[in-house]
Amino acid sequence: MERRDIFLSFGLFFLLFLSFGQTSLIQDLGSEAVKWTFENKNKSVSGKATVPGGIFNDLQNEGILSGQLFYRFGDTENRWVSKDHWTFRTEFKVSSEIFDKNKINFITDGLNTVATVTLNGVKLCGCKNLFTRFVFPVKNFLKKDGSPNILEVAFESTIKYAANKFEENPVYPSCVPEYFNGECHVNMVRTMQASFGWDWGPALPSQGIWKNVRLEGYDGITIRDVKYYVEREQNSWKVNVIAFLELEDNQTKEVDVYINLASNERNVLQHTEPVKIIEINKEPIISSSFSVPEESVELWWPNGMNKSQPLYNIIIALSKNDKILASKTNRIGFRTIKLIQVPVVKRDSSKGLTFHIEVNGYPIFAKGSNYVPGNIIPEKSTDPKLAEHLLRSSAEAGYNMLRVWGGGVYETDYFYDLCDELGIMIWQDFMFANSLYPVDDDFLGEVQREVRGTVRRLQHHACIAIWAGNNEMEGAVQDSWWDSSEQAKKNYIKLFGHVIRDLVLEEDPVTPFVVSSPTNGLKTVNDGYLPQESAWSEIFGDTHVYKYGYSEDLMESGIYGIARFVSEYGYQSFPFLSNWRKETIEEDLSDFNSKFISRRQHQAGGTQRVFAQTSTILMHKSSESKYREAKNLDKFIFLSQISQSVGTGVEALKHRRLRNFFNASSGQGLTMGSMYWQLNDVWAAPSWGGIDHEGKWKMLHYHMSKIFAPVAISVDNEKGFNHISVYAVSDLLEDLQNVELEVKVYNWGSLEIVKIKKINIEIMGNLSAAVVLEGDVKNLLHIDSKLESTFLTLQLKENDGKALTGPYFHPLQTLNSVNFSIIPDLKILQVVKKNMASDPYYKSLFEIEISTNKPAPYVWLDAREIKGRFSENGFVLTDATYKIEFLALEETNESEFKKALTVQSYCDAITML
Ligand code: BMA
Repeated sequence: MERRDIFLSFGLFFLLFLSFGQTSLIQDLGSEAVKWTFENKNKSVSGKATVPGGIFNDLQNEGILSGQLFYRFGDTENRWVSKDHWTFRTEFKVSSEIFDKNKINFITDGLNTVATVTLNGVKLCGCKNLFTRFVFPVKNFLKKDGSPNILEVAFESTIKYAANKFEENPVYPSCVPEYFNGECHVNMVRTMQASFGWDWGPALPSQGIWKNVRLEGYDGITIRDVKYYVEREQNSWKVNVIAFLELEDNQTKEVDVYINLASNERNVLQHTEPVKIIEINKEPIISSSFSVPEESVELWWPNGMNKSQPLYNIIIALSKNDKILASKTNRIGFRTIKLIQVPVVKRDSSKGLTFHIEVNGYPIFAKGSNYVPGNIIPEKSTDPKLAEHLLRSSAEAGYNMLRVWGGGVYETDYFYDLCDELGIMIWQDFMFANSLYPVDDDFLGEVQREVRGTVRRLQHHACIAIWAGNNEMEGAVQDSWWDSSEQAKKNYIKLFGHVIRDLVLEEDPVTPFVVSSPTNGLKTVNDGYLPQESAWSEIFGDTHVYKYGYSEDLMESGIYGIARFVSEYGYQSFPFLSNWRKETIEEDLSDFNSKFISRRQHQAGGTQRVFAQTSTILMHKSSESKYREAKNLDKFIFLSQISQSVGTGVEALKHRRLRNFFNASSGQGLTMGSMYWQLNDVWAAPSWGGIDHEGKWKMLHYHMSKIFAPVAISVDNEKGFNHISVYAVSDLLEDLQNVELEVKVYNWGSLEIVKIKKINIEIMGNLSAAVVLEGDVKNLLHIDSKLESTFLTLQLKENDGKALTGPYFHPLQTLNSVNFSIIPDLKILQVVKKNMASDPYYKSLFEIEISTNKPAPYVWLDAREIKGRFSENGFVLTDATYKIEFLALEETNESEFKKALTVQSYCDAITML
């Protein structure tokens, strides 16, 4: 037998052996068979509960609250639920198999948030952290022989608990801004910070057992968590394993460790070793390491590089005298991830440090967005379908990174598993956002348990790229947003610079950590965890950039700054009118300033800003006021979604073309990250989101899928609309040879191509951005006509004519200065249902053919209530006929689809009612 075969058969035997091994036993207390009930404090409201779940879910299931929690003013009208105290109760019998185990624990992966847990009248805890797992030994007071055990989880209103904590020891800000319609003192309690209200979401703090709950029985030893650090060595990988154990007694001092590493197709290797159990901080652990030959595994790469994301199952089993005592399975990938922060000019740090992610030794431009919780109610945010849709939408749009934002929750294991599979790197914030936080021992104890538990749960995922202490607090504390005292700064440094940072470095010495997001990076660390000068640097670390002026021309790339890594930027738009129609009565939509519309806008001056940004580029002055009339609300909404896409898109493309740019005097440039705010939405409201709360892509998400494609064109118009610098950008690992740039010139009045210019690019370098055409538009393209009536499309093609990029639309003026005297006549020519291709995620496929008689800007196809997405949308149509596909998420028939489908363009939205 060859060596490989021996490995293979041993591997199979080993897996078989393990699956029959009797390790710990679990009794699920959240299964259908276990009946739970809920009641409020004065017992006036009660019913059946679902666990895992939460009070909003239960009240909806019982018909006490409507299915639409946010209907009209539901966010405030349903707030009584959050202010009451809810108790969940069950009776269960312990299986005799579990009872036979020497040790029995009661475990819950999550309680929301402040709870007293009692079992048969014995208090297990006063729990007060949404983000931690709780494990309590319970064997002594469990009832056996089929007698019922009574488990009670009594929650205290998180709002009331937070208010009491503030009374005891105030930490600021005391409240979210008034226009959030939120609740106060969320910083006093370890819960989802956005659940008390945010500038894109409602306040509706829930209560309940939001994660799994179970009994666990074992003899001798059990494995609580396992960490794997994968490190690169000369010709191999070193895998370091640390397993955190729980021992029933102190008898076991040494065990045999078996490790099995396998891909889905084949076994890679086993490692066996006797190891001693040691104690660190009174916690028993074992550690081991083994080497994996380089050629026996494949590299994991981020999405969008024409590379794959191979993953390997890894099983650890502990045994004594050939009897398996405990085992645990995880999945890992082989890659290195570093955050490179070195002087951009040798020996001169005054010009700043680089700030980029390096994967497998290659600098990676981070493209993506910020992930806010899939639902503002934590128990609803764990729905795997929700995560799958948002993550797939990100991957399909070419994103390689998402930031799990610090005001939400640490996401489910399923979420990170999917990111591993899709190649989406995760920038993981710890859940602290835009507030000061207490630093008393009790609070710090909670933070420590939370940080330790989170790192141990997530660290092994190939997708985990960066840990970050919090959202925006470095700048906020430095700029004294709420408290200018020295003590506030000291407390901040204690919590983030010491407690959290020290713990993360101890628990995960391999993954990069930044104190805050944004941060001045290493400079901040060297400054003592708060910048000595100003935060929000453009030449150190990452930054957040928001254009909050009112009259900027979002089409002009000169208005956007230059930074090393922009982890937030973006613009609001209004939600689809169809969403609002489902959430309110017509009367609320009959006045632009209605109470309903104003209450949905949580940003001060937000609506005025959306209006201004939209009007600067898209509204003809003469008709501007008409957009405030209710009858034109849908037109205004459409224009707001265009201007959001334009602003975010032009800014993102600027980031991409700056990856090789460096200004030696200011130190600016070398931009290596672009993550707009924000990927998703939690309700129908004006927001920065690109995917609405029902999963429908807004124009922004369609635009970003072209902008974040592996190869892109980026046009700089900073010297004015009649001067262009065209950049070809590539995030591919290999060079491209003989690429053709094709520039077409059109007049708005006709589909005829006025001019075509083709430029051969001999070599388009890998991982680069370079100018391929530059100059005065008229001379470059030999245009005789007036620029006001002209626009360009630009496309990169391979030498066989195959498109490398979609055509990019480049206007030579803001659209409100074009005279669209005749509106393009857009038609749906035909719709054909096709056989669904290989992707089982989508259930039906339609091919749509549309036609036009004139170039049509920002063509928008809409399938209304049919869930799914188009192959492209929000584009400029320059062909007389054109085909697009629609991928439906549910089985849909042709006539249904035809009935729903509509098409319009920007020009339809400037024809006033
Ligand atoms: C940043 C984010 C969020 C906020 C967004 C838009 O502050 O971190 O807090 O929602 O900007 O204002």
